[in-house]
Order: sequence, then structure tokens, then C-alpha cells
Amino acid sequence: MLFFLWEVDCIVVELRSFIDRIRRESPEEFLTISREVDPRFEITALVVKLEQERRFPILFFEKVKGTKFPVVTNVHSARRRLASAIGSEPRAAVANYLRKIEHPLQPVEINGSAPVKEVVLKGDQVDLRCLPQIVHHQDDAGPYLTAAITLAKDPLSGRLNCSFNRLMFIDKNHTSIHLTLAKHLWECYTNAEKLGQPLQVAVILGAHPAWSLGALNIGSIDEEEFYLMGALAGEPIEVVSAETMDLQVPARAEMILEGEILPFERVDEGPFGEFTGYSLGSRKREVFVIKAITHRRDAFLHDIAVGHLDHLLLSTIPMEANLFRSVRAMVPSVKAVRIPAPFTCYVSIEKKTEGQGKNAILAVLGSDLYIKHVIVVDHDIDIFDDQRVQWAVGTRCQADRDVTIIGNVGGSDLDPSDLKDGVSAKMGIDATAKPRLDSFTPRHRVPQELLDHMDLKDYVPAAWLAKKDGAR
Ligand SMILES: Cc1cc2nc3c(=O)[nH]c(=O)nc-3n(C[C@H](O)[C@H](O)[C@H](O)COP(=O)(O)O)c2cc1C
Ligand SMILES: [Mn+2]
Repeated sequence: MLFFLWEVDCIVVELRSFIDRIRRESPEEFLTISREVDPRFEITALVVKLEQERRFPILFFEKVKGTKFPVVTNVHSARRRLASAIGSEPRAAVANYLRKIEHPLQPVEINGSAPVKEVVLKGDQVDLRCLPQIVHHQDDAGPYLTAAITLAKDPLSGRLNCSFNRLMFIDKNHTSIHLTLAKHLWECYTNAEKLGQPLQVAVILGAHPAWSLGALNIGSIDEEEFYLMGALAGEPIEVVSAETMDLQVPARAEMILEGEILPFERVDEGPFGEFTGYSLGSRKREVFVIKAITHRRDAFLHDIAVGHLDHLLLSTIPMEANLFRSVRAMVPSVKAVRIPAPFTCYVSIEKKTEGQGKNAILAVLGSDLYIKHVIVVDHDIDIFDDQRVQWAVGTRCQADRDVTIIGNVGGSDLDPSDLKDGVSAKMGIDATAKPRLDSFTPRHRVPQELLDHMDLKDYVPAAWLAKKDGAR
């Protein structure tokens, strides 16, 4: 079947033109699913099935049962794709990210018609049940929106905040919303609640990956992600006024939900299969009431496969960028930072003075709410190789001297091992050689000169060398 996705202008920064570029430049990274699928499990199941085959294409589901809206998922599940969204090579993504956010871009208001306003539904016309009701995992309490970026204005400072927050459908105009304790949206919300007011928010659905990476920036509440989103995309975000509130929303999103997070209201939310890879039980969460839905005439719903590569790659690049920046402020010779698993961070440094391993630990634990375990190694260790990191821990570390544990610290409320919601112990392992690598017991080695001049052909039969099987 010849399939034309959308008529798009590729210079424009929006999710659909990004997808269209991937489809044209690397057709193997894009799949259209034409048969009808059940939004209950079947969309996530295809992601999982392909994941088992080590395939990670963007998936475009043309026909989804119960809705006229197609679904796009798995957009972020390749590092190369994500890096390309900010004009970067995969290995340079963190460095590029940091360079770009140094120059925030003010959004520009567009005149005339905005794509996201092609359809405007207000008041009684609002019915969330027209959207794809995607149930991701078996134990989930119901359908969720997972690629939702919440744009809010802090009622005290007037500053804008953006963050991803999942929404669980409740009825035609209500969802729950999950606000991590002590994160910025929670701060804006509690400021509004103290004033007895609802918090007005616009939820952005269908964001260019550069916007998503910007929304996930970890920084001060005074840093407005909305300006960083444009900076990362290389173009200011084009905005238009919302229909029901004093906020400007991206004109080139696929959909916007306008509404309020209600003060003092809570609702049962979950269980939900989390980014941690676990399904956590039901909790009381805040309530979002939707006042207007606006969308493109041919809008699709953007979904993120929660807890899969689509989700994990997207969130780790901004976290690694923040951690690299924070460690570099303390240890200028930091080489790399990696988040290999939930709540876990590896750092490699070229240690120049005693104690810098612990400085790096403090910098990481002091600048990210989620991280609870940090391992710091010397620069000769490749932190993208877990086995080498474990080797350094095994051979350069004494627990009584090099392990630091701080109890009762604020952390993630989604950690299945915590005893109290959002309260965590934090641990740092300084696995750098003490006092310094250059004075540590040397590693075993043979003379490099000998290796350089050694030709295997002089020692072993050619036939054996040619064999590529396990016997070799
Ligand atoms: C797909 C996805 C879903 C997320 N869902 C939530 C969520 O439901 N609640 C939440 O507090 N954070 C969630 N996060 C993490 C926050 O968006 C992230 O920590 C963000 O930086 C917080 O913004 P802030 O620094 O302005 O507080 C999610 C992240 C991703 C990538
Ligand atoms: Mn913020």
C-alpha cells in the first residue's frame, strides 16, 4: 500500500515533521500498522514483541478500536533518533544538550491560524473518551495518557514550568495527575492550593522530541523549560493563546488539554506499570478537570511506552546532562556520567586531588531527587561497560572507608523498595583508586612494544585463526 502520512513542511519544528523525516531518511525506523488494534495492551504488546527482536521502530497505528485518532508510539526508543532531534550525534548528545540550553529562546506568538486550533471543543463538547484509551500493562487500573507535558504558571512567581505527568482517565472531563512530591509542578500546585485556588494548566500532547527533552530538563524552578525547549529545537516555540486561560500554548502540538488541577481534591490512582519496571499499587493523587480540548483536524495521539526504551532513553539524557553539569562544578575533570538503571548513576573522573570521589558523590546526590546510588570510578574505566564498573568496585573500594550512606532523604515516590512514600536512603560508592590512580598498585600488563610487534600468524596456524566459532 502506498501510504502518505502527512503533507509536512520539514523545516517546521513539530512532532509530525520529525517523524516524517525519520520515515524518509531511515525507512527501517518507521512502521505503519494498518490493521485495527485494541488499545488495551495490543499497542504496548507490539512494542514488547519488537523489543524482544531488538527492533525499535517508531510505530504508527492507523486504526485503533473505539477512536478516530491514530496512535504514534516508540518515537524516542533509539538514542540516534533522539540525538538527531537536537542536531547531535548520539555520543555528543549530553554535551550538545548543555550547550544549547545555555541560550534559552523566547517563544514567538503566531498570527493567523494555528494547527492545534483547527478543532476547538469546549464545555459540554469535551469528552476524553473520544481519545484512544490505551491500557499499557496488565495490572494497570485503566487507560492512561503517558506522553503528556504539563505547562503551568507558578501562582507566586508567575514563572512557567513544564514537566511530563501521566494522566489516568476518570470520566469525560476528569483525569488524575501524578505530581512527584517536591518537584516543580507539585510546588506550583501547593502554592495554588495554599491560596485556595485551582492551578491552571495546559497539557501538551504531540511534542517534537527536542521539546520533550527540554521539558525534562532538571534545574532550578526559576529555569523555565518552555524557553529551553525552543533552544534545543533550534527554533523558538510558536505559541497561541489558550481558549480558557491566561497561558500561551504551542501552536504546532497535536492536541492541547486545557484545565485545572483542583485544590484539596484527591482520587484513587493506579496500580500502574512504572518506569521502574514494577507495577505499583493504588495511591491518592490530584485531580485534573478539562475545560477545553483543541487539536489538529488530522491529529494523532502520541503515546510513550512506559518503562520501555521509549521512556527511559528520553528521561536519561536530560538527567545525565544535569548531573554532568553539577559534577563538573565540583570536579572540573569529570569525564562521563551515565544512568544505567533506575535510581543509579555512574560517574568517571580524572581524580587530581584526594577526596574528589566523594565530592562527585555529593554533587550527584545534591542535584537529582531520583538518584539514590552513585558509583564513582577513575577515568580509565569505561562506564558504559557495567562489568568494568563492578571490577573497579571490587578492586578499588573498601566499604568502611569508601561507602557513604545518608538516610531519610527525599527521593522518588515510585521506588518499590522504600518504606515510606518518597523517603529514601542514598548511597555513594567511591570506587576510585586511593589515594590516586597513578600511585595505586599497577594493573598487570605485558610490554606494549611486544604486543605491537606480535603477529599471531607467526605463532598459530592460519586455519585456526580463520575459525570464527566458539572453539577459538
Ligand atoms: C514519559 C514520562 C512520564 C513521566 N511521568 C511523570 C509523572 O507522572 N509524574 C511526575 O512527577 N514526573 C513524571 N515524569 C518525570 C518528570 O517529568 C521529570 O522529573 C521532570 O523533569 C520534572 O519537572 P520539574 O523539574 O519541572 O519538576 C515523567 C517523565 C517521563 C519521561
Ligand atoms: Mn521545572
